[in-house]
Amino acid sequence: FHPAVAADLAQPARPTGVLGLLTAALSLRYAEGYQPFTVLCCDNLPENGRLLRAAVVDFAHRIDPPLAARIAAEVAFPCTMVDRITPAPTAETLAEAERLTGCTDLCAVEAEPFHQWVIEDNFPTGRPDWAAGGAVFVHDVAPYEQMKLTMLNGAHSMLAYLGVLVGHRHVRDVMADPALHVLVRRHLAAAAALLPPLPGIDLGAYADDLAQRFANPALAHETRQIAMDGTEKLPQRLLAPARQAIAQGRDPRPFAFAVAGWMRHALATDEAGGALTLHDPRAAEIAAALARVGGSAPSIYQALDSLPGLFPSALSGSQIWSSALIEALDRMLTQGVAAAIEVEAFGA
Ligand code: CS2
Repeated sequence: FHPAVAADLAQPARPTGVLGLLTAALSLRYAEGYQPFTVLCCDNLPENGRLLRAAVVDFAHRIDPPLAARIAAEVAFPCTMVDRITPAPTAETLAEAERLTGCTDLCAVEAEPFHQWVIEDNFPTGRPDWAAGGAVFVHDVAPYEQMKLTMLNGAHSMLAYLGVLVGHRHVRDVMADPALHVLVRRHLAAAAALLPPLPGIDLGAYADDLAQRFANPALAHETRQIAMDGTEKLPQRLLAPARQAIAQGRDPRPFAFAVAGWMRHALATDEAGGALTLHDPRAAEIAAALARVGGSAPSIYQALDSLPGLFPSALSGSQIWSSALIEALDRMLTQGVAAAIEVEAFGA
């Protein structure tokens, strides 16, 4: 178990983790004779509400099976797609907030003007009128989720790994780099090509908006922040669309280039030879896997492709995928990441 889950299973009456807190709160509602609340999950994950429901029901079953049964039968966990770029606050963020407001606000967050909420309309015990604030209520969030996770977040992850490796501290710097700008647009188009038509959504305009949002000069969004937790982000952002592209007979190269960037980043050194810290729950496992192999692209690919539970077999078994990824990774290793980016964007 995750340490927070183990701790809450050991002391369910004094929870500190999300699953323990939600279970204890629902238990209290029932004990006090109130209806349960609706649990609204806003994580950047496919079917986030269903994922959280399964986790809460499983957790509850381990401590109170009858409670678990009631939660499973009665509590709603709607899915959402929530979108707003909010860089992690820095000392400068807090200082600027104090300058602008005259108050010390330790929770100040920098954000872009854009915000979007798409919420599954599943609130059996009622809800506030969030539509008044611009939220959109739909029957099925999945297509909106796929759009955001593969276009925005997929392009984000691609530009983050490549940006960190060539020394671009912020997303806006990546977008000012002509070759990387081309690759971001290519990625957005490749992800958009896999999406079903979405009512009221112009995917070309959405891609244009994303490029502008990424280039926002007022937003100090660090590439190293987005590069964090790659093993938890890759599946929905890059591996799922890559599988879909191959299944549809489309070129998976944009996704392969992005994952080659993640693999190069996993070596924990940048182009200048400077050390990078790998912020990932599986960082130790990644380092151990790489320590066991040589420095060639095929061996690095093999080591990371073999990490349990990360790469779907449909990709690992795809010649198109592995050859595109190994070719990109080899160029990054032998000619340098900057050169590989130039070739990928403008040709040899
Ligand atoms: C980013 C997201 O840090 C990251 O992984 O891709 O936080 C992104 O900024 C948000 O999903 C935008 O809505």
